Amino acid sequence: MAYETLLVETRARVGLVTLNRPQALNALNRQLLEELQGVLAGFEADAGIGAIVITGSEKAFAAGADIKEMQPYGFAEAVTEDLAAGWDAVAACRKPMIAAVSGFALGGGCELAMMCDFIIASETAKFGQPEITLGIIPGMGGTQRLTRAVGKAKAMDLVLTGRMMDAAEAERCGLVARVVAPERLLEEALAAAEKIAGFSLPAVMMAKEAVGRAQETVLSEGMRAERRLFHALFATEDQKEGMAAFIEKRKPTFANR
Ligand code: CO8
Repeated sequence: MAYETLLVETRARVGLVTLNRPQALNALNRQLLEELQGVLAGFEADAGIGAIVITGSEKAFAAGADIKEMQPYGFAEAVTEDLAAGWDAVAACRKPMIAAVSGFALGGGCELAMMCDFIIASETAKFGQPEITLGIIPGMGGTQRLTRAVGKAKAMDLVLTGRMMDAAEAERCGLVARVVAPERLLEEALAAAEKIAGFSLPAVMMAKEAVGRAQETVLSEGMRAERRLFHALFATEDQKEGMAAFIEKRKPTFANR
């Protein structure tokens, strides 16, 4: 299928999505959201895909939601259309998603990166929530996910001043999992995704779900959820195979990959 705002390919068991609106630094418009929702739904339904990488260009992962599209909106349309809510479907993807970020990840671009399970950044990456400079605030999770990722002080600094932070600062404060040289960005993200996609898919999906719970709930509830998921995995043949392979000193062959 051909998309106008995305480049989509599969590499072995990895789905790779490249945001592709170079004329607007990959600004996230309605069409891009609809196309991304469709691609992710397809990857979710495809048993041949075990992990997803979302990336942009060298200059911009995404410079935010499309300001030209949003500018005419009034309060009534924002409420009735539930502006920004469509992105919840992207965040709800159950397969692991890695954001490979080079250049600007601003506003909705930073928020899209944070919807992914972790971020691998190029040394050139710049993160920020500059919405305040436009007379608005983040609307795709920036005040919530950023605060959980980096804590109140740094989140307040970024959201209230609108300043950008570089990759080193983003890694220091826990927003980014790894920082790599620009030319190694995609290679590193694809290698991580391939590694994940080689494991038992039910275990991977439950690991994602369990870590996700830590963002949403209190410790005792999170522990209970983890325990149930942990127990459930003993019902899978992949648990038998994974442990047998360790004992027999060989590589496991997971059935549910
Ligand atoms: N929306 C629309 N177009 C954009 C955007 C954007 N967010 N960012 C860049 N562009 C366009 C520019 O208008 C320009 O187009 P043109 O050539 O037609 O004028 C082209 O991309 C290149 O941009 P610049 O010339 O500005 O490039 P520079 O290298 O000089 O600057 C910057 C790069 C610093 C990234 C600059 O483009 C910039 O500040 N962009 C806007 C960043 C921003 O404020 N982002 C937040 C947007 S609001 C948001 O994300 C809210 C999310 C929640 C709501 C979701 C609802 C759907």
